[in-house]
Amino acid sequence: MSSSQKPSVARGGRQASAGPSGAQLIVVANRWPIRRVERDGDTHWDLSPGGLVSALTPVLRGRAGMWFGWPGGDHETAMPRQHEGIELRPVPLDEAEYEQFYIGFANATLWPLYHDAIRTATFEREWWYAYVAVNDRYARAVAEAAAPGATVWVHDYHFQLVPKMLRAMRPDVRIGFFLHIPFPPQELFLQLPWRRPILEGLLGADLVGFQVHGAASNFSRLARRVVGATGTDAVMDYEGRRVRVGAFPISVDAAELIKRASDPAVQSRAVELRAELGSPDVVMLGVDRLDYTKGIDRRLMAVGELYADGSLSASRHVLVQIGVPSREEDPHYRREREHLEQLVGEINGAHSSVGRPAIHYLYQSVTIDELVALYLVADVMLVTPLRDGMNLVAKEYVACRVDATGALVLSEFAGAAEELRDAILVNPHDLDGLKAAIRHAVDLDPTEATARMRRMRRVVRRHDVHAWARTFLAALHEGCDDASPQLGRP
Ligand code: GDG
Repeated sequence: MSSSQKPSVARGGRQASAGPSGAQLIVVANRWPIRRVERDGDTHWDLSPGGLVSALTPVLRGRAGMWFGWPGGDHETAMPRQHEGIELRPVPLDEAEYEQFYIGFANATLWPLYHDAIRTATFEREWWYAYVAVNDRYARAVAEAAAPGATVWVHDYHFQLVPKMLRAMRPDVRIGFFLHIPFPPQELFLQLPWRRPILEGLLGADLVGFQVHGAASNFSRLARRVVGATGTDAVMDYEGRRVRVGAFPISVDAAELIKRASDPAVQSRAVELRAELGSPDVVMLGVDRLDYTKGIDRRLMAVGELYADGSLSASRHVLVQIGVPSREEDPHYRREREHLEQLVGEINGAHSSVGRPAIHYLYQSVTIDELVALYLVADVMLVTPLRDGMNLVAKEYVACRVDATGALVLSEFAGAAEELRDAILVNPHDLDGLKAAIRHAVDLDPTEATARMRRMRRVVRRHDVHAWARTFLAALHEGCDDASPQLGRP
């Protein structure tokens, strides 16, 4: 969309409300809770992966809940209008918006900048105009559908302008915003040519939530410095309104994962997988969206050097690395994939023997049951992002280790490191430190491993994704007269 085009509520954004008086609880997220999958020549709608959907489904169900997002692909084809009692509302993107709003501003401007500028962020005015237009479309669609005094929960970096836009249209609604990725320190954020409207956009919310305290205080400091908000890091005053700011670390659906990990079919799949891998002494596992922030190359380099110096041997050890295809249209991601595949090739070429590769690399996604079976078979889990808002894979691994065995190597730069203090914590930029951490995990004394895993399991079980949603929504309604949403467990 060009800058001169006036944003409007697009085709397909039918604003039928959940009832005569509209929806009481609305979620705005880039994706829908279900996703289109082509299988056996037919179109199916499967549950989107990740804990967000399972956390929010019980909250939205039965409360005239509505979910606004982009269903992906061509919006002319028939789409479901409901999922488990939740009204689904498609917000379409045309091809230019997909390029400029999604691939461009969201993923080539904000994503690298917010992740410590691991890659150089690109600042393009056309992309910004598309970002404004798409945020405006979402705000209008929500404004038309929300019941009087409704609660609106806006998710992630794609929609930082929605809180302010929506408040201008519907001052009666309660607005929460949660950022799933890191919020950068001042030196980086200040590079953003649109720093002011983004901070103002976020300050339109009643509650702005982050994964960790560091991100929350980065935001509050910037809000004071750039737009003149006043108050503490936790409670700010801006334009005569009170805005709460805080850390709400997201988690996983621990009970659901434990159920899957205890399923005899999944457990026997884990046994089968170990046999298929040649029954090695130690299975190491990495599971990541194939993203340059996830530190996969450093991990492979460390493992390669350990094979080279004889600390690991393909006859006894193996690494399984799943790289889930992601943002393949972006040249950064294509280059990252080529780089990783070259590294895997070099390491396997030098250190495998026939039938015993040093690394099994899969550029594909696997089913949830296969993923849980992989977590069960992994003696050592390697989670080494250079920067990560939280990292759910680390928490999923811990939840699935029902027998309290296994070792987790975890980057200090993942939000999860603040809670999983019993992981083997590592600076992924330090190759020798990474090698030492992997060796430590491989050789960890089983009694110590179990003590560490038990403590981590307590953290993940107690603070699951349902507790996260409950805590956020309770904080959003703190100090206001209306009742907070009923947050029953599923
Ligand atoms: C963003 C932030 C934050 C992965 N491979 C498969 C599969 N997955 C699932 C995992 C996990 C999810 O995808 C990945 O979540 P992460 O947290 O690791 O990473 P991001 O995608 O970068 O998510 C992150 C998160 O938002 C939530 O706030 O933690 O920091 O970057 O749930 O299990 N699922 C299936 N097959 C796969 O092959 N079924």
